Amino acid sequence: MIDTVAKPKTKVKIKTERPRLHKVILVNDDFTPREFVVTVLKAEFRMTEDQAHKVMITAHRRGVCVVAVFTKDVAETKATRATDAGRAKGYPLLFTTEPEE
Ligand code: TYC
Repeated sequence: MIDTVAKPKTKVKIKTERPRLHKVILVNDDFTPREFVVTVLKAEFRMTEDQAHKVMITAHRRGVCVVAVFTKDVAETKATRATDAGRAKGYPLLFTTEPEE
């Protein structure tokens, strides 16, 4: 008789959850010049003139606009740097963050 050793058929499924992404949101105000908002978007979020203008005008018309999504740390750092760029010029420009659904 041949002895056979049965291989266990259960597979261990390793679940690795992706880190939740966070949105950077541009908030409209009545004081920051449009062109300055575009400059900050280009510098901090590596956008083209066209992309930056679209995001700026959306926030201007609707009140807010999602700029991009990043890991929590990167989103918070970029929002802070972009907000500080406005503050350095005396503008109330504001970028916030919130977790994606
Ligand atoms: N509303 C500003 C103006 O008319 C321009 C602006 C757009 C400011 C978007 C902030 O997030 C903003 N000068």
